[in-house]
Amino acid sequence: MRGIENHAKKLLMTMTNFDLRILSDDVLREKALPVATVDAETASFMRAMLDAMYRHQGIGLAANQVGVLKRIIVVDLSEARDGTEALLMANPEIIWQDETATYTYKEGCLSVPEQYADVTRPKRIRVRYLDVNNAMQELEAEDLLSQAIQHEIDHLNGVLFIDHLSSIKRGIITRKVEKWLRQRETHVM
Ligand code: QAP
Ligand code: CO
Repeated sequence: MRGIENHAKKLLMTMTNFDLRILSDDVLREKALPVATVDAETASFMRAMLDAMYRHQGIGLAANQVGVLKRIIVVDLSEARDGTEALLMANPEIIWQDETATYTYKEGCLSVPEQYADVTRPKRIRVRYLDVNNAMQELEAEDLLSQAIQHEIDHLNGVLFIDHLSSIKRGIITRKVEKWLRQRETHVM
């Protein structure tokens, strides 16, 4: 019995509740810490993040958004959305970015519900990361994939897409999300 209790305790300690953190949550403003190695536990956390992203119908998710300060992001722009084409990245690092061309896309964020705004970023990047098998990878991305990876890496540094907007637009979105949160509270009651 003790063995089972201890095992349950350990599971609880390592378990993350995958509730999404929303705009006013301080964890979204913290800097996530590098992963030492992608061990079995980290790999299963990465897959659980991907599941959470699919459940919420996102195209990208960063660990901060589920309250975990580890440098992990997941992205999937495919139609399949079954994990076969997903990117699971630990310690993603932009090692090159195009200084000559930009790309603009109407971004959203699971932590900024129902709000969207144009954000301009470098069109092309080269990113280095550890994959789910702890292998070092490099990937060149452009347009929407580049945009999504940059958005997710921003999260790991405590930066949100609204930080790229004017303070007027940021204020409008912030107030709308505060209203969304208040309405969600009254729905739960
Ligand atoms: C980040 O965002 C991104 O408000 C990923 O009600 C988005 O997956 C990077 C979502 C666009 C680049 C371009 C947002 C779902 C999903 C919402 C997302 C919502 C439901 C956002
Ligand atoms: Co986001």
